[in-house]
Amino acid sequence: MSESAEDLDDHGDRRLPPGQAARTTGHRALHYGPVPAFRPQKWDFRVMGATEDLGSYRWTWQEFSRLPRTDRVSDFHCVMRFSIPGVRWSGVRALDLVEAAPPAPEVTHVMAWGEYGYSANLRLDDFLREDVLLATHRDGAPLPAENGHPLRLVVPHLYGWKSVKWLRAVEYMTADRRGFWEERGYHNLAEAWREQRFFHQEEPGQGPPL
Ligand SMILES: Nc1nc2c(c(=O)[nH]1)N[C@H]1C(S)=C(S)[C@@H](COP(=O)(O)O)O[C@H]1N2
Ligand SMILES: [Mo]
Repeated sequence: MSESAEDLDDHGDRRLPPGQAARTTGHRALHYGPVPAFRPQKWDFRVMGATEDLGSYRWTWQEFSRLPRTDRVSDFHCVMRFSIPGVRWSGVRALDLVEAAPPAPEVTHVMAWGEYGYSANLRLDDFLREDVLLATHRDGAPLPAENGHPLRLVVPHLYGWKSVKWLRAVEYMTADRRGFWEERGYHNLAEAWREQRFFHQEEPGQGPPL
């Protein structure tokens, strides 16, 4: 969200999506499974699936570090009903990633893959919002291990489970497929401002069947 008078409520506080409360005391880590170790020599980042030239892309940590960088401040919304206002992230915009690794014209969705097979699916339009980052830094410092070091996705307008930590790959898809939590009862789209929390709230056409 950009900051404007309309984002503030009657008390001058920043407005949050429905059903969310601000948590200002730190950024507690929340995830399923263990925190992976970062081995810079072994680490790589891949773009695969339906690329324009049918090939796949791979960056070492050193190569990834040379991609164009951007800073963005955004609010972070977890489906567990807490929000963290005004987080400064820096990293590579999804827009710049797809410029470096163009998708085929038929691509409609992406799957973001983390370590250990954690995944989250996104509509291409959601992925390509201007404030979506593949972030290496939070509030001016490299990401702490438990918050996704060395790389995580940040998709501010969707609930936090779509912001895949320990990101290792993006897969271009020509049809939608449910990711880790989307297969386990959470909403396929996850728009925080529309309170799309759970599968049972999905309307026809909002996601593939469970
Ligand atoms: N790889 C991975 N990424 C993940 C998760 C996870 O379990 N594994 N949890 C998600 C959820 S539910 C939230 S709310 C955010 C929490 O990010 P934080 O730990 O930096 O606050 O990470 C998301 N990214
Ligand atoms: Mo979450």
